[in-house]
Amino acid sequence: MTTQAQLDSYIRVTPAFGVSSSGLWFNSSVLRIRVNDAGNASAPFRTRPRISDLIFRVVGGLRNAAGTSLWMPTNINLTATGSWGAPVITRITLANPLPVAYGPGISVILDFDSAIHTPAGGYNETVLRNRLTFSPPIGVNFEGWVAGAGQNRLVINITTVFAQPGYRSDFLSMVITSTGFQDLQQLYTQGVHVANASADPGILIDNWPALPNPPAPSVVRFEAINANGDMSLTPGDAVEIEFNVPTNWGIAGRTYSSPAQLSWLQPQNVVGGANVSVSFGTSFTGAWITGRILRITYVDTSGCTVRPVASRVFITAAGGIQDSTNTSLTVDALTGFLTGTYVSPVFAQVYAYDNNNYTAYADGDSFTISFNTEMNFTSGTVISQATLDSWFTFSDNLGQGYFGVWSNAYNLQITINDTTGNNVTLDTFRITGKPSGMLQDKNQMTGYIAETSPLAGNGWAQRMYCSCRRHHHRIVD
Ligand SMILES: [Ca+2]
Ligand SMILES: [Ca+2]
Repeated sequence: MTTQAQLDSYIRVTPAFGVSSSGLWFNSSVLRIRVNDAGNASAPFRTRPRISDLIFRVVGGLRNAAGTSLWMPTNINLTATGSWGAPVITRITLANPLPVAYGPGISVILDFDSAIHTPAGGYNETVLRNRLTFSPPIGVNFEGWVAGAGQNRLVINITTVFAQPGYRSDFLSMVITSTGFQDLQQLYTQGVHVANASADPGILIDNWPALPNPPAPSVVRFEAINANGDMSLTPGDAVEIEFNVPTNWGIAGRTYSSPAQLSWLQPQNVVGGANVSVSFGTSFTGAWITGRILRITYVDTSGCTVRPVASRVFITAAGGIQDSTNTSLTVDALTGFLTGTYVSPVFAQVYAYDNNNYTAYADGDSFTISFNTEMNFTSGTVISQATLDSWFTFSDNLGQGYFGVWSNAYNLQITINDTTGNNVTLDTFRITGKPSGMLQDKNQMTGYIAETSPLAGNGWAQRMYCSCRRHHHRIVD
């Protein structure tokens, strides 16, 4: 029986194993079938049928050596025991036996090509973790046992699943690395064996319930960026859209070279309760500067009507923004209103004027806040103490009474008419804008002013000290 055809005339084996095999009588009563070509040895699961699946069928021509017995009945099925060597995984089944949603009770079933030995204490979680690595991981806690008529099946029951909705993985590309499994007779011990669902199509059967998609990435920041540190809207100025998680295009570092490639970003303003389309301008580009941050950079600001405070951007699904694993829902959402500024700094200076009591800060003294950009007030407009307090935080306590008057669109003069309780010193005094006060420049180049001014200059006791503040020379009459 030196050929496959000769062997086949006596015994047929299903499923076929190896590319070719032949028979040899080991002794007068034992026929040994030798696999001459096992096929692709690098992927043994393809050429190593499970022992329990093998059926040896007598098809004719066998009787005793003396030729005196009856012919052996044909169509007798003989089942196999033993192993091909160290067990290997031939099938991965993601099973949902109950069936339930993704939850405790779902399991991973590993079929080996031969019966496997059960270690003392069984396949508890510690043993499973020592012998198996799952990528992606399958659960928080699990337990296992050997099952199946051929004792070649390891059932791994997941007792604690990952929390939803954070758990979502591409199980169709699961990779399982196993080591240390023994055949039932403990003749062989497995080295490292990798079962790779991507590399070995068909090895994985997925009956797990569909998992809900994680939510789409959300926008946590939509901010204007003044790239040039100047006081105008110029090429290079930008807006940034930051998401809460790295995105698919973000980790790919995608760039967009023209407005056409960014047509899925639709800026709009709310006018009279309705959304009105606005524009990033004539020309602009885009780039993911980190996994989470998309920057739109202005190239030609002509026609740019996107403004701090006023504008939002509708990010349409055409942009295809998902989380970094492409498993989340696609972003299809409106950002918040634009923060940040195209211009800075807004505060030019704070300048103290000594109008009364020339040796001290006193009732009637004043200071002027000068702005680098035109404000939306006309000369003579009076601002109440309450409004000033809503716009600014004063580093020092000015006293009990003060008010403001706009000298022009760039200068606001504040006069203190009751300094009772003040603790003002020129060396420490400065102001900080309160965004909640919603003070904004006339052309909406900046958002609500939130910056801090330089320290105040000049002085409230000019007759006492010269203006050389560092030296404080006393004037000698
Ligand atoms: Ca600018
Ligand atoms: Ca004074």
